[in-house]
Amino acid sequence: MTTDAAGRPAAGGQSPATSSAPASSAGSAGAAPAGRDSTLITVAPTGAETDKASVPALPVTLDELVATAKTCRAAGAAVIHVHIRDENARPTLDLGRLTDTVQALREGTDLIVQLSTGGAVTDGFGARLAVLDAGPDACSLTCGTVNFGDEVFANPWPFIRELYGRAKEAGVVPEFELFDMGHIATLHRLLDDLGMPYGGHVHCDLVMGVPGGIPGTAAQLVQAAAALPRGATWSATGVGRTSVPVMFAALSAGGHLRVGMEDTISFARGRPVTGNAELVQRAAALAGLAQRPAMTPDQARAMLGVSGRE
Ligand code: KMH
Ligand code: ZN
Repeated sequence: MTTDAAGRPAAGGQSPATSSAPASSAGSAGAAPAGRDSTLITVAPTGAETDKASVPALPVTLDELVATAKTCRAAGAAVIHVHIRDENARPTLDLGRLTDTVQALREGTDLIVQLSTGGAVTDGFGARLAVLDAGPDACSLTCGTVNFGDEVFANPWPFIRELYGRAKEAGVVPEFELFDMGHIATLHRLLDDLGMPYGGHVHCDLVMGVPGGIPGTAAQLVQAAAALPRGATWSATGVGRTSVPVMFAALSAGGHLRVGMEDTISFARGRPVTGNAELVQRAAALAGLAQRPAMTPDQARAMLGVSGRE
């Protein structure tokens, strides 16, 4: 594994400058990291854990999801991280529904469509791999198993490797979901083993504050960000009450933001979220105050190595 001047390991043991990265992607030797002047905001509007019956504002139908996507785009989101529900509002990985969802989001918005391959903790590996067949721009790819409240979110090494290889073949850009410090070691192992992802750029999301994962504190965020592969860009997600402190910490440390009702259903203590757009609006306002305003989907495509729309 090669290292940079600060001793941080380079992605996949190779300099991003010598990877197949498009000229617009981050990490060229000597260049400022992409996105330093602007902020990528990802919205995760639904997730697989929250019950529609207890949180009526949660978007679960295709119409609700597309409407949410539009308002979140207007508020500053560039990427949508998608979980879908069935006719009973229960989480599903039904391929037909996923394919229709990708198409509808593309027709209704210019957001980068990132499908979850994490699904729900009850989903099997085969169905999670098949998510790629729905033809998204991007997918989530969790780099290890983690306790997830009272459950276990299982991501064994052979599954990670298989999903990564298939995403590369399918031309889908992965976002590496890192719930714990050990997941960062696995990301290095993956890049060393199989090389750079499709798009030639490594983008990670630090998912913080899950009971069982890395705590959502500024100190942990700085430590995790420092351990990422050289040239990688990263977002941070603070689950539950860590949402706001993680946003401040991420903006201070040069990171990007993921917000949404997948991760938090309280806007403030005792005040439920009324919709995803207000979470995106708040993230965009903070990014503006940090002098790094929200980037557009096209700017995000250039940073992440996601192909443009025909
Ligand atoms: N629902 C969690 C078990 C992902 O989308 O890739 C997994 C999750 C991660 O949400
Ligand atoms: Zn998710």
